[in-house]
Amino acid sequence: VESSIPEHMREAWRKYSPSGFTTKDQFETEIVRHIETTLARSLFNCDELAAYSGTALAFRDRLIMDWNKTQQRQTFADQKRIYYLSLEFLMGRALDNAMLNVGLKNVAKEGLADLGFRIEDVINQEHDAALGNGGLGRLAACFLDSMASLNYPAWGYGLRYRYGIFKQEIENGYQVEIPDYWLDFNPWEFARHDVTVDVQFYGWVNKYTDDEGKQIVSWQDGEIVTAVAYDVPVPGYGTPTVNNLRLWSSKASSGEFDFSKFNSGEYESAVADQQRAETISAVLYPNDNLERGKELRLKQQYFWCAASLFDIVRRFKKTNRKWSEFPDQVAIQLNDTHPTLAVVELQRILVDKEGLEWQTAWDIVTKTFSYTNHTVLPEALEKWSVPLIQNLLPRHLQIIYEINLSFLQTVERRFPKDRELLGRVSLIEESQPKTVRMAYLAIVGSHKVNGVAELHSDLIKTTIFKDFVRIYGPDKFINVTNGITPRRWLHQANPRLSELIASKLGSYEFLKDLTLLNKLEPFVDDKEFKKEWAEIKYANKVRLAQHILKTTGVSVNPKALFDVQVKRIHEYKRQQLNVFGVIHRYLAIKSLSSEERKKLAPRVTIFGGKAAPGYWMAKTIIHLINKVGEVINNDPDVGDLLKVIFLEDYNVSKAEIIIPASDISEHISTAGTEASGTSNMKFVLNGGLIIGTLDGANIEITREIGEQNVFLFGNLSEDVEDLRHNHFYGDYQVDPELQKVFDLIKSGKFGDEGSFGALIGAITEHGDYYLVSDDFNSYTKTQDLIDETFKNQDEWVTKCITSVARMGFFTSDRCINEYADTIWNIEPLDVAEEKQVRART
Ligand code: NBY
Repeated sequence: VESSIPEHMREAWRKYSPSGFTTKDQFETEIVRHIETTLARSLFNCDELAAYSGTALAFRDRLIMDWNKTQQRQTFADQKRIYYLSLEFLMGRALDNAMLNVGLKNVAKEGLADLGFRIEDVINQEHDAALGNGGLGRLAACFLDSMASLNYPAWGYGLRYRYGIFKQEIENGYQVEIPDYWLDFNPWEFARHDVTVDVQFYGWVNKYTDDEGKQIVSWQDGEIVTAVAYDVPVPGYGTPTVNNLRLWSSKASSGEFDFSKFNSGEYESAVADQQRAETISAVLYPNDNLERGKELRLKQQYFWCAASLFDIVRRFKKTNRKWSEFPDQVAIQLNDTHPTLAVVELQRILVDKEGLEWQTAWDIVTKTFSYTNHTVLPEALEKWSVPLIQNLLPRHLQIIYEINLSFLQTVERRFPKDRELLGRVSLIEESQPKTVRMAYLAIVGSHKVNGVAELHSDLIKTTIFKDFVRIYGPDKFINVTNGITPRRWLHQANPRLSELIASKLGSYEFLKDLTLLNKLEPFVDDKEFKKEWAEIKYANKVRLAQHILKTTGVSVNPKALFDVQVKRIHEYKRQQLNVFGVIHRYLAIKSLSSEERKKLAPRVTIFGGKAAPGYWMAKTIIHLINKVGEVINNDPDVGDLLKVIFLEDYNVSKAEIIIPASDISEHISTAGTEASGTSNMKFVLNGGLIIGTLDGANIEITREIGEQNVFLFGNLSEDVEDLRHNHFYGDYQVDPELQKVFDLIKSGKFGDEGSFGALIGAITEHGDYYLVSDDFNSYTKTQDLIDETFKNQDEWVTKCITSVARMGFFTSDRCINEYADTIWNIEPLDVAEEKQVRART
């Protein structure tokens, strides 16, 4: 059906096409119109939430006009697009970002003031879009921001979960999970009820030869679930580009089958079908770095991959190109192994639906896909049970076996004498039941595989993917060190610091080219500048202290050293090392006379982060932190010298308050376990220093900002294996200072010695897998050095400024340009003309 307006009527259309507000008066007109009509409220019942909603709708209108133009421009340009497949997009709030990117935040601020509102209060009304667990999901969000800001034609594809990551509450020191129903009012999405895809599950495979003697494979029967597209505009900074994030929502197929059920009186069972279909996109799985093999999760993965691939192929087909040109038009990035079924799905479409030869199709597939690995932890590597796939996706299992057969034949030809190699690299693990190794399938189906920091990329080549480096050669495996968007993580989170930097550099150009920060370095000797710098940090700490008082009832001194560890709670991230260090400090304070105590540097240790609901050890760590806080915060001997805070429900919007307020943040994973880390970059960019192990991106941060500006400690990754071995076979002794900490815990000082016993036992009885005891002395000594250094504020501020000046490398813009050059082979779209049109209007 031809759905576009006839040529001769387009003039009229264009005349009435909206152009959006630019002035304060126009903004006020828009916001009042939205509040009174779209929201059906009036000035007699307009609260901050209504003001937020009206503002969001006004900016959404602006975005959608630019979004439309961007999509037209990209279609017209007819060049390659990048599709970023991620099961998680941890976007946080959108309004502030939209205002910044549209460039009308000041207009909104003044307009809202006219109407009786403070812009900060309005911004704070927004519910975070929390469709992710941690670093992986937030990385996807930073990448979308950079791809739009750099004018890459890019789409994100994900799932529209009804429930994002749970909300965390702390009750009696324990984590409690509350569902995050966030879709009540979401102005940032556009339901595209006309963009749907029917996705098939279960059923059986029919193979036959047709009249012309052609082999036909057809996947029949089973159940159909419909995917409905919801589009979220992704605006770039300082550019007219607004890209698209397409999230799929599941609903029962409106096929005839269901109608007949309704008609034949099976109303209830039809409703049940409906609910079962909607369950697919109902909830984000709350595990980070842990794989649990649940059928519903596999359904989510296929549902999302099938809908996205159908959409991508549909768009390609409109160009009437030959299939061989598919990889020149389409690049698909797999964010971890979660979307690996997309590889199989594309092969299925090309072979079963489009009738291509197996090998022709497979060449297209491998040229299209590339895969990012985010972990070496064995418990996080996805493996799906063969019987599960056989039942849910019978045709896909056949294709996986066929891919495996042809892969293993190639390996056998190249390494004829190495029988064991075949077993090691097979996509199928011969376990009970058999499983599909998704990372191996992702490698075989991709032309490039990347790690997310140098050490991590080296580690995957020498450990988990070693055999594949032998098979494919080293060039297939590359490094792209992670980055963060300076728009959100500097300018939005820390507007005063951004303004101060702009005043020295002469413009905000550094937000587009972060390497310009190096021009700050000469100012490290500028007394006035340093004073302002310190004042801003102090103001940020005062703001956090107010938040702490409001949410925990504990009053902290903003002059104390703020020591922050915020991230998902995980044994490998070693929050337990931090809290044991806190207890060690407490023992030290208690052992001193009141005179001696006066010489100590006051400190506030702040924790935040969620534990996966089924991860008992992580929950025990949270409990211990809270109990230790109760004791220390109420001990009159301690006073301001030490406070321990656990901040509830750490998320993106809270990170924007916490990160600018830190003096020291902790990135203390066992060497070799944290693939990259990205909050380490955010903290340094906001003028905080870090204590860290030689792990992930800490190593590259140190190289960039200089060893004298980082507090490094602990064993090196190359020694971890030997140390672990020694725990069992050497004469193992727990660090004596750590033993005193354990003794205090066991004395019942913090209550509940029962469950805390398991935390201690993991170290004393079960081999201390994460080397807490091995690193304890080095850790506490380094903390002492931090205290000493902090006493000299002038020297401290010099370190902070120097570090910020050298952080240019860690922008996600650099990162995206690297992906574009080395993996996607794609160019940004020229928007110069559009920019001029904008400037004229
Ligand atoms: O990805 C994180 C890494 O731990 C961190 O070092 C890195 O900086 C970041 C970005 O590259 N990984 C991560 O956040 N992973 C998950 O959240 C995750 C979620 C789900 C599953 C596995 C991992 N899963 O199997 O369901």
